[in-house]
Amino acid sequence: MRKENTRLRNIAIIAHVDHGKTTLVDAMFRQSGLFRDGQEVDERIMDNMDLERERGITIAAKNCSVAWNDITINMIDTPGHADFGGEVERALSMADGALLLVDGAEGPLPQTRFVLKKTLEAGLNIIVLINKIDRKDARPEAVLDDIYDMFIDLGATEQQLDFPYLYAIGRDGIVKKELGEESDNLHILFDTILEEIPAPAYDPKEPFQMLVADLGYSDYLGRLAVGKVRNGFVKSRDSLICINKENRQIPLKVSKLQTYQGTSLRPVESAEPGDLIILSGIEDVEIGDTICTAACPKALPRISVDEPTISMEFTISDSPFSGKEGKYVQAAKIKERLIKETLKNVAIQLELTDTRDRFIVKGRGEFQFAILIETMRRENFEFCVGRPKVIYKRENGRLMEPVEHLYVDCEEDFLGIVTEKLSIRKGKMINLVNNGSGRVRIEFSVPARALIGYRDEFLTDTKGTGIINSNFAGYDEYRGEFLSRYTGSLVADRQGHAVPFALFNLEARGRLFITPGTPCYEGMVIGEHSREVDVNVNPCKEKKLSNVRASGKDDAIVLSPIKPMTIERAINFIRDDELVEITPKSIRIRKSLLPANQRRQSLSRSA
Ligand SMILES: Nc1nc2c(ncn2[C@@H]2O[C@H](COP(=O)(O)OP(=O)(O)OP(=O)(O)O)[C@@H](O)[C@H]2O)c(=O)[nH]1
Ligand SMILES: [Mg+2]
Repeated sequence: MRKENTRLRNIAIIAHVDHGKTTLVDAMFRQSGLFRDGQEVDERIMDNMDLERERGITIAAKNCSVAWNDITINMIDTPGHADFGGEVERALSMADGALLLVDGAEGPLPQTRFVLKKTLEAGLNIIVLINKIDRKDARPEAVLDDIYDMFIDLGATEQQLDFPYLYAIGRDGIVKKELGEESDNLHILFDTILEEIPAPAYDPKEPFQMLVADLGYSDYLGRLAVGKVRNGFVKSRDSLICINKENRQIPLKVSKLQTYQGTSLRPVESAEPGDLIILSGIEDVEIGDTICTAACPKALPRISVDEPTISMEFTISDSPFSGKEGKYVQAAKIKERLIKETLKNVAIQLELTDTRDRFIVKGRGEFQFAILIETMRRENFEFCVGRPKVIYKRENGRLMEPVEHLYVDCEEDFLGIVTEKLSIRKGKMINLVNNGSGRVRIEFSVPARALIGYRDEFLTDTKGTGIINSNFAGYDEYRGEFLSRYTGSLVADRQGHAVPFALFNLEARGRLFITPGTPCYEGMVIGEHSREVDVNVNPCKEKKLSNVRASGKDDAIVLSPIKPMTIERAINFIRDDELVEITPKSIRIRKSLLPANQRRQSLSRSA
């Protein structure tokens, strides 16, 4: 007979990006009395990583807790961006139910589908929360219908279809059962969680067992293993074992046990079945491992996450400026850092190559790579990355490629250009809805490689008003080649500092990436050429001085402003024979082969 630990609930908060998960968690903190009245509290308190704060999105799933009627509700706030979908899969392994938020105006979007599918597969109970009903364009009733359709579409059982639903203005801390109802608090949400989400169940005959769902690190305690206690009890100082991927048993002694209290950790002497715990006392542990007793060594099924679909090459930087701005430039350091990433991030895989300074990193999308790259440069790393590439497969001798289901929402006027661009990229239109409002919703099946770099173009094509979303739809037969970029590169032909006179003259040939004073080297890409071929140019060429005016100042020159280079733009821009050089201070684009004469040879060889 299984028993339930009724003093606990574990719930994952899931949704499409920006539908209001982290903001709702803030409100839950405030109303459960976690903060003193009048205490100044930051917004989106769970988004505590620098990059999360800067970008206003959640990147890693994180645990926290609130108490309601003496029951502890552990919550796992997850990211909604598709590239971080692995975090959701990891979070669900700790949850006994999920709170699915859907924006009351936007309705279910691709990532809503993805997270719901994962939750249904895990057999978890779901509470639906139609959020942001304060929005002027909110259409909560229609959104509820769309949610039903999505459940049916995903093969929900009768019981799952009978989901409880609520309406909310998460930002103001308001939840209600009926649209017309008055409410100024979240009480109904807390009550619904206690009623609808089952308390964690366990087998009272089994000894301690936990599945590691996250890793942490503390200067005092070393490695921290985070996860849900599946069965049994554990005390600090207990001797246990950890069963790893290879089924090896590693002994450990618990040095400290902690649970979640609000946004912080609380040391405890013992933990119960269902508790989300932070256990220290083991160094050699990975996500997916089972920690249990030596007397009863039973490994739990490891966390399953979708396979990576995109890969990117990381190499050491061999540019003439290498080592000038960063501290960690050596292959060994980069390798160590990438291995560390695969330990924390279940959706990232590392493949070593036959050369010791080249690594293949595999993941879910270019945004995930951009975040990893940005994190590493802030940690003082210097390195190069290549163009993101999709991961192909062979099935029965046929070449298969990852395909995305793309949802476009744009003004009718842009339908033509969007459809044209996507069909060049081997996209197939699946559905077109024109509801007469001046906007259209179009669905495409597109090769994943077509979307690398397309989003920026899409925004330009739709004058910033289009919305684009996609989710991985599986593998399909290779759809043939298309050009990724119709322009060439302006490549510096020598080392030196760029000067206004030269840049002014180069403006006519394309779009520049650099400003006067930027140090350049031979083989560095300083702009986009408006024609298809690369051209070598001299960005350091000074104006010939006449006898009359001996001053070299280019006072009269006014250059067009440039868009500062970002990691996302750079990795989407480069072609196969180019790299992005990353340092803590700069993002430079360069040819893989720097000397112009070698590039010419390699061109004629491949021609
Ligand atoms: N109008 C309105 N806006 C809201 C509401 N709740 C949140 N927002 C806004 O929605 C935006 C996204 O909120 P977040 O809480 O970061 O969304 P999220 O779901 O955590 O986003 P990710 O974690 O990145 O997937 C913010 O600008 C919020 O201010 C609401 O009830 N009404
Ligand atoms: Mg969030």
